[in-house]
Amino acid sequence: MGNNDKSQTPKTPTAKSGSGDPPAEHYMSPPAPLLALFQTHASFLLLGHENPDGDAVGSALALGHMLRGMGKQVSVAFPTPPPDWWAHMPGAEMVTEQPLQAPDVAISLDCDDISRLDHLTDAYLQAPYRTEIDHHTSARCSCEVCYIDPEASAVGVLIHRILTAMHRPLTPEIATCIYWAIATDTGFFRFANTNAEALRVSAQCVAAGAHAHGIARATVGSRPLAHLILKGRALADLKQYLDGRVLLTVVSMQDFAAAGANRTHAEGIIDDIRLAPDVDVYVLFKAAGANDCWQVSLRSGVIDCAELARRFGGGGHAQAAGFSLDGTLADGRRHLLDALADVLPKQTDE
Ligand SMILES: [Mn+2]
Repeated sequence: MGNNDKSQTPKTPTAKSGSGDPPAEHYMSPPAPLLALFQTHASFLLLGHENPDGDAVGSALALGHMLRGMGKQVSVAFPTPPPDWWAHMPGAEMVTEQPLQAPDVAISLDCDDISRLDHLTDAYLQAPYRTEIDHHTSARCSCEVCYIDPEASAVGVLIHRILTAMHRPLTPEIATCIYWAIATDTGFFRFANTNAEALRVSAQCVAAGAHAHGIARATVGSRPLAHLILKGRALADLKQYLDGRVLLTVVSMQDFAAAGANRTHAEGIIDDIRLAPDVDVYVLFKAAGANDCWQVSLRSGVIDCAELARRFGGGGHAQAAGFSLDGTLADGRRHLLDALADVLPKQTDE
């Protein structure tokens, strides 16, 4: 849960339980000091993690639209470029490589550690007011006002709660960005974090103008050829370890070069690997721009991936996490497999 003192925030019932009513949902309300920041200040720099995903981009743009609607100055920046499809999101022009200088408030979104802001970390730290809005179980709050709820399926859900608490309208632009954030972070409503709030907020977004089919087509319904070739190479190289309990593959610099692919083209490969049944842990080693520098993704319904990733200096969610490793592939793989052998529950022989 990190050092999130906002866990004391009272939970808000969103539906009454009773005969015929759905069970009550309870969630952590946005802290009042956060809402006061939005009301009081004039300029905002919104930041997301490196290799931003749909939740990082969608939640930043949704919040950007809300703040612009309140007459505020907004710029949005990421340490590395978002996937190709982000340009279809309303408000894409808010994303800049030259972020606003001297903003009143800097906001880190969907980022469990501000070091993941990479070269933008200084811009974040220099702002007089800072806040972090996140839903990672490994989130570490580094400022006075944080809004971190690991029970939220996506940061997009937290932006919707903020919008509601601020009595701001769910415009078609905001609805589109929030739907995009939730849909991508839940794997289009397939992953374990798909809950009633995610579905209810998504339905409200569709009613407010989000084009569900168009968003699915733009993100998962069409992939660049380079992604398909890269995925083909990764799937062809799948290997089983620890009596088949671990399924692992590698995307090397040679794979990127042969596929004509960049790093964003590796997005989603892990989701195809996890389709294999009867596996406890799915692992992807991805070359991170240089030899002997790896980005490792973990997926599991059996072990706590965030906990394991923390051992290697990373973080994430219980079912999905990642970390970076320096060194040879053989060493990194051996260290990880040793750690997995340690944390995987012992199997009882039938
Ligand atoms: Mn997220």
